[in-house]
Amino acid sequence: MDIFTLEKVDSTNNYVKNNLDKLDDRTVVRALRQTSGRGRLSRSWVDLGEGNVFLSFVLKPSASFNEIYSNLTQYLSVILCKLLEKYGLKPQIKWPNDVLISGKKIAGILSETVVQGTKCKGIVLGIGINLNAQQEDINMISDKIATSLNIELKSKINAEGFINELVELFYKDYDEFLKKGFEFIKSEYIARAYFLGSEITVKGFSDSKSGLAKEINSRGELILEKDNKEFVLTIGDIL
Ligand code: BT5
Repeated sequence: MDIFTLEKVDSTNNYVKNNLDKLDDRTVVRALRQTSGRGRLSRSWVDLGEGNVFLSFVLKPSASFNEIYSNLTQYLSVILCKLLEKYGLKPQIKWPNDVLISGKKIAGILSETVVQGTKCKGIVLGIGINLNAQQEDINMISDKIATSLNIELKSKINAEGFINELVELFYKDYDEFLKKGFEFIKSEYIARAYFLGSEITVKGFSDSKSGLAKEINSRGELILEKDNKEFVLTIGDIL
């Protein structure tokens, strides 16, 4: 298991993208501090201090694209849930890949694909997890209710031990996932997808759609039902 630790970096995803040629497939790059962590759609990921997780998996599965690469974020969300369950918690997944505890966000995942011409040079799968944070710092995240593992468990968390277990669990089934795709994790994903069966609103790039969250299909997409019509959503944020 190759985990490469940086003291401080702007973003582990940026670092991996800038050094992709030098990094082997399945390397993990971790930073102790991250000054400009990125979320999706130009949003940011806040560094809540030492002892939290900022890391990126370097993945080079093949030079040709496979639609299941877009499900890697969902695969990682399931892996993280399984690890948090070992701590006696009941994590939930908010489509597509946020991990929540009691409705509060504890982790975020950002996947980026590096292309060269028509080739897939690699996938940078980044994850931020709050393991050791102070409530007053969390309160500075004004647009989301967030939490941290130490707050949920009322004890300090060993970040190295947590990261080692996460990486080990991730690679244990990774090859199987690459062969089978979302179907391989579908039931485990659905078991934690708290929003299914509820009326929800999903914000897309330009508009929002409300309806019944009916199911997650075999490609990991969200099926929303409204006025007896079904809408297949591939991207968005559940509000
Ligand atoms: C994400 O984006 O949740 C993906 C975050 C990925 C961060 C990792 S850290 C390692 C790697 N390197 C990077 O540069 N990024 C990755 P999104 O779904 O767009 O959510 C972003 C939103 O989450 C923000 O707008 C805030 O509302 C909220 N947020 C920011 N920091 C947070 C934190 N520490 N804990 C909980 N919520 C946070």
